[in-house]
Amino acid sequence: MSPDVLPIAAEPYEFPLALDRCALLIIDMQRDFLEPGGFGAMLGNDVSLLRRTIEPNRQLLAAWRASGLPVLHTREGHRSDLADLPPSKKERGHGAVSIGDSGPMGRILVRGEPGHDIIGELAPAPGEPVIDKPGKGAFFATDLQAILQSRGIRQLVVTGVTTEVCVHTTVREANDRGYECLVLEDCAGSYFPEFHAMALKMITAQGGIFGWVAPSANVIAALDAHRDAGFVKTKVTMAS
Ligand code: TIU
Repeated sequence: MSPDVLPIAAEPYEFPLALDRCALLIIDMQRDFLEPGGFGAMLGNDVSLLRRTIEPNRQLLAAWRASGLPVLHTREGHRSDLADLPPSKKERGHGAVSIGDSGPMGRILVRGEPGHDIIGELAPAPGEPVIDKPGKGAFFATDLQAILQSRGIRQLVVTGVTTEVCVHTTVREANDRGYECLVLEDCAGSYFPEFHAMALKMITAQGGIFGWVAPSANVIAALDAHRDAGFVKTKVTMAS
């Protein structure tokens, strides 16, 4: 294996992390999903279940950035005029409040509102693209693919929330477009632990039908060792 391809122990088999064509894609680590009063809570969920993912993501992000590798963030949300909000999504759940209504963190799942922001612990750094997406998948109605193509990125290390909704949809979309996806189990989370476990199993079943799964420690250890051996990628600045 070439020195800039790091073998990562993973399910269903080793993931060959190619440092010249990989990116970290952090999905929807927004206040609206992780804090009380947002979209997740509005759907009846206990948001505290997702908060265990914050520290592993923070540590992974630190190691990834230290290696000079590209990071992209996504946010789920809608235009303030809600012109990109399908009526079916607005009405789903028949809740007392819905997307676009006012809550304690501003209008729910609306761009520019405090709840739509990425949590402070994982705030994007200058040059890290933030992909605003109206759907669950990060490829639908966004410029994600154009950005990945222009950077020559072919592999995605995927983290974020929720495992079976936006993470899974994005991994499926990426897989169909030819990207190799490694999902980090401790950096992804769900309001439903059983869905989290099953969603990860679905990714690795059938010889990795959608991709690979590993603990973040495997990636962090590989990056740390590689940096200790003198590697830091020459930083490519990405306009946000
Ligand atoms: N409800 C739920 O589990 N998730 C979402 O609505 N969006 C994301 O997963 N980001």
